[in-house]
Amino acid sequence: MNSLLERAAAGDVRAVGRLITLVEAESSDTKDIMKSVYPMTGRAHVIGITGSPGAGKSSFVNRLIARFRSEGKKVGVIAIDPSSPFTGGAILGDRLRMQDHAVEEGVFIRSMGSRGNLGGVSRSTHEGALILDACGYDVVIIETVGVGQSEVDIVKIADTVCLVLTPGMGDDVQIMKAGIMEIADIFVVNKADREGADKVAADVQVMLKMLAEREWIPPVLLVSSQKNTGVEEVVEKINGHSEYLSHSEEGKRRRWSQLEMEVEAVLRGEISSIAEKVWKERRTDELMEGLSARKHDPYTLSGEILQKILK
Ligand SMILES: Nc1nc2c(ncn2[C@@H]2O[C@H](COP(=O)(O)OP(=O)(O)OP(=O)(O)O)[C@@H](O)[C@H]2O)c(=O)[nH]1
Ligand SMILES: [Mg+2]
Repeated sequence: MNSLLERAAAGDVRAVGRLITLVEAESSDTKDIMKSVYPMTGRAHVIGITGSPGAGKSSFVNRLIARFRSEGKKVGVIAIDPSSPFTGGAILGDRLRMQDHAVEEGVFIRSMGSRGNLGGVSRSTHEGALILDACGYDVVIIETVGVGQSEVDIVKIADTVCLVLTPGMGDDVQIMKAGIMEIADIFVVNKADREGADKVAADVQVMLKMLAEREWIPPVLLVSSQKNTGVEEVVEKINGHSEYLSHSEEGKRRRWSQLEMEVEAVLRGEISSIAEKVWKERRTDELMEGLSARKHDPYTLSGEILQKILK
């Protein structure tokens, strides 16, 4: 395990992949891996890319990778694919679309399943991002499909959230979706080579004016990932946002609230595995008969078990 960590930290891409596989599989080594990795984290800029299916997120990420590479930065990408309902596995689509960079030096791309969390950001997504951070990736990009909760969840782990919109996708609906406007730090109107992009951008600006005033005013930028236009401006704003977070109260608040959620999530996981273990130990056929005959009930029983644990 130690040698795996050492190799990963030294930039061995296969070792990095192996570590991510271990945490994704929720292996028993996860806790030790994360304990060793954590002190080396906190250096990467984590960018969340979210938006409706087909908005061009992967195409845009592809362009971002190229830009960051040209600045000499190492880029790690985690693309969250919706789990297939049949196998629970991830679909390969994103990996294919980003394959320009798949074997390039300084770029690491990984698809992860969303584990039933539709499009979701899971614990292992975050752990994967932390591993990349620890292994010297300067920028970590997380692509999630926007299907409600995941767009909001991305805020819990990303420093900068880019919301990708497009013309001609039922614009009002995509913009109005509750909670989405608030989480975006940067609006990317992709497919600007198509008609209607200006209108989408103008609509977003109008909506933004209706929100409570914030110190960071989210820019709305026109991009064509296909024609590779507007990407440089987005990168400038991403870097600007990173800079803003590093010295503002909002940045501090955000980092703290992310850490709070992180502790809570880890704690919740620990408690839940204790619950599982304790129940397995206490479960007897006699108890089951009693529950079946309604001599006990799960509520009182759980209460009693909890009392004993807490004593
Ligand atoms: N015209 C045009 N098409 C684009 C642009 N960007 C992406 N596309 C096309 O839009 C389609 C979807 O692109 P993806 O990059 O896979 O979009 P995505 O948001 O990652 O899709 P999912 O991950 O499946 O949600 C592809 O056919 C792209 O070629 C663009 O700037 N202009
Ligand atoms: Mg994609």
